[in-house]
Parts: sequence; C-alpha cells; structure tokens
Amino acid sequence: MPSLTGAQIVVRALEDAGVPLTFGIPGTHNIELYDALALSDRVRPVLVTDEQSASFMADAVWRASGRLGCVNVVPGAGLTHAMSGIAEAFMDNVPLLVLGCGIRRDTGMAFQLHDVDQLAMVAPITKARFRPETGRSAYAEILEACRIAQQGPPGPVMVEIPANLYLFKHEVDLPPGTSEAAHANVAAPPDEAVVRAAELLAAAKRPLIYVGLGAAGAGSSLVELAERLEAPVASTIQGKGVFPESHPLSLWPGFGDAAPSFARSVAHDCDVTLAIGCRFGEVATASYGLEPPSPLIHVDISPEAIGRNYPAALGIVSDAAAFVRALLPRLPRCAPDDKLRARISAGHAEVVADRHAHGDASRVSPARLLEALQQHFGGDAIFTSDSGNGTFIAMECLRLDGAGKFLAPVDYSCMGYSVPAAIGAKLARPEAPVIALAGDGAFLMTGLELLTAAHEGIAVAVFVLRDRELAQIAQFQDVALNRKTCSELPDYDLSAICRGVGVECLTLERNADVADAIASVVRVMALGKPVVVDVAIDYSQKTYFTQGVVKTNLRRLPWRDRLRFVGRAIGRRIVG
Ligand SMILES: Cc1ncc(C[n+]2csc(CCOP(=O)(O)OP(=O)(O)O)c2C)c(N)n1
Ligand SMILES: [Mg+2]
Repeated sequence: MPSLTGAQIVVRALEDAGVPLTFGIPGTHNIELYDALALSDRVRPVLVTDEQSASFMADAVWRASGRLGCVNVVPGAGLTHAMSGIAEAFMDNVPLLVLGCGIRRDTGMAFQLHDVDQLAMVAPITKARFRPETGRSAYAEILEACRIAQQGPPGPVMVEIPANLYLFKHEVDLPPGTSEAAHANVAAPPDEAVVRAAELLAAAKRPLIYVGLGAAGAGSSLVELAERLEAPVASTIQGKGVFPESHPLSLWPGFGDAAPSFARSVAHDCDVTLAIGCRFGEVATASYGLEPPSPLIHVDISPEAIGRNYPAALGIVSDAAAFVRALLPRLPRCAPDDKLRARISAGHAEVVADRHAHGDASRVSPARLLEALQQHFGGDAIFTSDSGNGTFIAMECLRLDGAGKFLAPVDYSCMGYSVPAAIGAKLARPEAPVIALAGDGAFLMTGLELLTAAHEGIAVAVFVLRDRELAQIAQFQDVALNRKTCSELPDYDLSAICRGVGVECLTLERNADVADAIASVVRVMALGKPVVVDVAIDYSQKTYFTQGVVKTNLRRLPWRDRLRFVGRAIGRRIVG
C-alpha cells in the first residue's frame, strides 16, 4: 500500500472532486497542504488579502462556471474571517467546500494556537461538517463533502483536517486518478403531480411563470415551456437571466409592488403561477410585496421551501430540469399572443425611455453606463454586484440571456462581495469579460483584493459607484427620517488606493464620457491587468425596488404606527 502524507491525500481528493481553485492564506497548520498544492497541475491555490474575500471568490467560481470552489483556511481566525462569505453561500444556495484546518489531535495538549470549536461555529451556515480522524478517511470525506455541497439544495460543507494528519504519512489505497463526475440533482417529480400541474395550467387563461436560480438547470427547455403556455416569465434576483431576458415573454425580475406598472398589471391578469426553483425569500419578493396569482404551483428541490411563505395549491419536490422535461409533453401548444407580447415590449420601452429622460448631464446615469457596458462587452459578460443600490439598479437595467452572468449577494446581502467575486469569476471563466459594480462603501471592505488581481494578472474591470453615501440605507433614512445618521461616507482618494496596489484608476464624470472610459478599460484589460473606474454616479432616480419596498413596508404597518412614521417624516421636513 502506498504511503502518502495527509497533504498529498487532500490534494488528490480536491483533484478528484474537480475543484479547480482554492482561495485562502496559509498558516503554520496547513503549510504542508500549501506545499503539496504547489505541485498540483489540476488545483490552483490563490493567495488572498483577507479570508472574507476567499469565500466570496470560491462562491463566484461556482456561480460563474458551475465548478466547485474551495475556501482553504487556517483554524480560528482564518475561518471566522471567511464566515461572511460562507453564510452568503449558505443563504444563496451556492455549493462551497470549506477546507478548514484543525489543531493537533494527537498530542492531548490544551490551549493550542487558534483552538476554537470550529464545527460548532459553522454549524448554522453549512449543510454538513466532517473531521476525518485518519489520513485514509480524509480522502473519502472530502469527496463526500463535495457531493453533499452540490446535491439537493446546494450549500457549503466544511471539512476540518487536524494538523497532525498533514504532518505524517498514511498507508492508503486511493482509487486510480479520476475526475469526479458532475453531481446532478436527479430528484424526479411524481407522475401524478406532473399530471395535476398540467391540468391546472391547461385550465388557466394565462399562466405566470416565476423562476429562480434553482431553475437554471432546466436551460433552454424553459423557453419551450414559456412558449407552449404563451406565459410571461418573471424571475427572482438570483434567477436573473435563467430565462433569457431578450425573449419577448420575459417580464421582469419580480412582479409585485417593486416592479414597474406594466409588469404588475401583466402578472395581475394571470390566473395561475408556476414557480420553479425559488423560495419566495424576503429580498427576491421585495419584503414579501408580491402576490402570486393563484393557484400557485411551487416546484423546488427543497421540501422546506415549498409553500413556506406562500401557500401552494400544488407543491412538487423535484429537480427543475426533470420537472420541465416531464411536464412539456403534457402541455398543449399555444399560439403566440401578439397583444401580450406587444404589451410587454411597450412596458420595457417605457421603462427605458423614463430612465433616459431622467438624470443630469453633469453625472453618470446608471442606465446609460450599464447599457453601454452591455453593448460593448456583449452577451458573454459577467457582472458582479454588491449589497447596495447598485445591485438593484443592475437588476433593473441589465438584460441578460443565461444564468451565471449576474453574481450578487442576495439573501445574506453581505457588502464586500463584488470585487472578490469578480476575481473568482474571472479565474473560473478567463475568456469572459468580468465587470464588478462596487458601491463606494462596499469597496472599502474588500477593495484591497485588487492587489490579488494585479499580482495574478486577473483582468477584471471594477466600476466604483461613487455617490459618497451608503445609498441603499441613506435613501431610506432620507425618506423616513429626513436625516442620514452614519450613512454619509468620509471621502477617500480612490486613485491613491489603486496606485498603492498597482492598479490603474480611471475617472468617469459624465454620460458624454462613457464610451471613452470603456475604451480605456478595454485597453488596460487587454494587457492582462485589472482596472478601476471612479464613477460619478447619479443615484437621483430611485429604483422600482426601493420604491416598492418602502410602499410595502409602510402599508403593512398598523394604522397607528403608519401615521406615526409618516407624521414624523413630514414633521421633520417642516421643522428639520
Ligand atoms: C457587511 C454589511 N454591513 C452592512 C450592511 C447594510 N447595508 C446594506 S446596503 C448598504 C449600503 C451600501 O453602500 P455602498 O456600498 O456605498 O452602496 P450604495 O448603496 O451607495 O450603492 C448597507 C450599509 C450590509 N448589507 N452588509
Ligand atoms: Mg455608495
């Protein structure tokens, strides 16, 4: 039996699990692992500046490419730094391998460096946790962790390798080097449920389809589904692009209070909802501010999601692709409804015209910037965004055909995501243009990761949306409280920060300069370098999302409190 070090065993497991990249910072506990990774030609270890970024990068590897990313951290502090991104992946259903490292378990000594109960700390934000006791079991447990992460509702799984396993040699018989097959969700829907769904859809005059990221696996069969039913298709935020947004039946990301009026009225005229691969979470529904036309058919891989927030007339636990495949042959084929399509197209045109009419020429209109970026970089571009106003602007302005092109921290909504996510996405999909839309507050959290991009030659473009505020919060404070406590940012010299990490920083002051700025960005990226653009963004037009959330939350308050809040806002406007 061959004798291998723990580090060699773990590297083999990562290779066989098809993990292309690990992100982290080495420490005394796992230097053996890093040393072994240096020899792998299938797994590339990437050094980051902060483990928070490591987890965002690993998350983005999967979102952009469907391959499993790995956050590779030292015990204690490395793990706690990474926990923001692990929690984001947990809440956004992103599979992730958290390769932790533990104290020595062979010495019996207490008060060891970094010793905390790591598995307990990550229990609420991981699907499963492993601590192999032998070198032999480490291989199998890592492969099992990777399988669990990707099967069923995806999410992070942690494996803690005790440091002593790395140090010593183990007699192991590993299978001959194979590359792990993709872990497909194969849960098929029960026949009678598919028949019932087909009946409900056939009985309706106009179905509404609502898709989340969980429907991505159904791919182009979603188009066939929508066309057969001649049904408008709305998406969640994460599901943006899962149904091609250039399709004439593509409605809007959402359909409730936070959607423009045409999308609300089209949805309102529907008389059944077919929701696939979504959970009706708070952010996607803009504070539960939508009412799915009933009856609701809710299809999801997770039984816990079905009917949890909105009662489902028919709940079906299934993989999305398997469900759509089973449903399609049972549906009649509807003719295209030109009136419906014209209504949707006119609605979109009105939204675009309204955006173009708004804004001041001395700053940069988000819509014009995003349209120009899409025009220039085409359908392959991947956009990452952050928690903040920029996410909702991007959600409303970008038109994307395909999943994996809009990477946003949604349900945990952790600021600091966009820059590291762009780096992870670019490493996973080097041929795709990758553009980060970073809030100027969020940039302060992980912007130094540009050093990683500069050092590794990762040519991402980071547009920093400089409004000098924490706008998503400041806008609410302004409306409700007429003052912005702790949400106006101290000014900072972005170009000096960029200079410090060896990254070129361009400025973009007004709409008229958008094309020139993009040309300069392209010039820098062509050299294999990252680039930052300091954008004087015009946030004066509120997103439909923000307007919708304010309305929904206000309406939900009891009358007494509603009057108190409105009274306070008006009072402060009058007397300051
Ligand atoms: C880690 C973290 N801290 C605080 C928040 C609360 N929060 C949500 S959006 C937001 C504003 C973000 O400001 P900025 O990055 O400048 O983006 P903008 O909204 O101005 O575009 C804040 C503070 C959060 N989501 N995550
Ligand atoms: Mg801001």
